[in-house]
Amino acid sequence: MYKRKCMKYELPELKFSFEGLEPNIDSKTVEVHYTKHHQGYLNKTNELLEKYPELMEKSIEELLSDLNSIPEDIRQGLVNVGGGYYNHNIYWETMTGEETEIPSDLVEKINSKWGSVDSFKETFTENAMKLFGSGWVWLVQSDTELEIVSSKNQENPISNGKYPLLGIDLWEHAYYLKYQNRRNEYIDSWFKVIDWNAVEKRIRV
Ligand code: MN3
Repeated sequence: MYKRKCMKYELPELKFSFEGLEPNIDSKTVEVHYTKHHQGYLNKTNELLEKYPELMEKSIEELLSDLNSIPEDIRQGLVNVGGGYYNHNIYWETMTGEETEIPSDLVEKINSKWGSVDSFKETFTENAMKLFGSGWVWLVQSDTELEIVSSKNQENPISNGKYPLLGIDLWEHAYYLKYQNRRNEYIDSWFKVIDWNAVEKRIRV
């Protein structure tokens, strides 16, 4: 019998090799980002929750969706390291080395909100360019509507009732080795490795 109290969160497997996103995202960045940063957030999340093992019976998504239910002494810690763990899960899940097209249902939703896919990309890029400090920009679902929102540090919009479909990591560790200060090039390149089928699968009906 599987004992849930022994459960720890795990690192999701990458769908691609470290080289798999080349030349858009370089292999060294993927390797360090996944094996050091993401792994680090995971380890710290598991450590943080050792004190409250009953919380481990819930998914990280459930915990971050309901921060008021988290004991106060670990609440901000969970936002920081649990958010870091969850954000990177989504980041890798919605990337691929294969070129994908936006499924037509999603194109329709994007068009009805932003007028066109190009105008969506433009708005998303503007938000990503103007984000100050470390954080993320997200495509989220709030009720049935799509929205673009930013989050600082490792916060996730799910804590504000908005479900993340896609997010770009704008911490410098996500792009500095290859792009240095050229954040715009990183954003353009990231758009080329989005797994739109994975994004669509995240939509909640
Ligand atoms: Mn990161």
